[in-house]
Amino acid sequence: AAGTLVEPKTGASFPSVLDGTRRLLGVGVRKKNVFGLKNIDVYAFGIYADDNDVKKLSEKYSELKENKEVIANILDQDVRMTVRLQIVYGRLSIRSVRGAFEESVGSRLRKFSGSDNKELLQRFTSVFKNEIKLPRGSLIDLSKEQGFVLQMKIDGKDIGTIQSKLLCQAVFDLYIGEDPFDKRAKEDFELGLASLLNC
Ligand code: DAO
Ligand code: DAO
Ligand code: DAO
Repeated sequence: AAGTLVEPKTGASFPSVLDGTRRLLGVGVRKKNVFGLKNIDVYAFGIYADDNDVKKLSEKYSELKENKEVIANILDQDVRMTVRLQIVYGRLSIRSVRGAFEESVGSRLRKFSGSDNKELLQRFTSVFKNEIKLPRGSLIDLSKEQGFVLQMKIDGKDIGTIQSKLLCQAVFDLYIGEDPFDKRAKEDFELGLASLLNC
């Protein structure tokens, strides 16, 4: 349909624009290897960045820096972004979500701060109540709002917010950092960002 983009491997579709000004720049798949046996597609995701914030960024840096440098440091910038996750694997337990989260986000918290941040991480996973169900098709929005406020919604419902630049960097690094879940998604994101910076 017009105004959506389909992630080809999973068939998950993503609106091209979220919240009026957030533009879809890349889509990809988060896989997980189970017991060293097989890879399962856990969720498809779409990465969005706010048009206006990116344009402001290009004005701020136009004389000083190359686009390349701005893109390389995008995780440091106060640019509103969203990663939308669309669950593909129909049998996710909250236990495995907590475990995967502590592993993936935990490794990035170490990377950016040099410490375990156990307390921050546990405060965070404590929001993942056992009652939460994530059937196939569930939508999780992880949004970085102005001032490095991370907000999480499940199927449009607010689950919690937390103000932490470190946590914002850790979460978005999974998708657009050095060792992303899906390289192609990161490349598309960077290409999209470059074209927004140029216009
Ligand atoms: O439940 O048997 C299992 C294996 C599932 C692996 C789960 C990986 C979870 C990835 C994080 C999902 C975040 C929404
Ligand atoms: O894929 O390893 C990963 C990290 C996913 C980060 C998002 C986690 C949000 C989990 C919400 C669970 C609610 C019970
Ligand atoms: O600051 O003490 C506090 C409240 C902690 C609540 C944590 C909520 C975290 C939910 C945001 C998830 C974004 C991925």
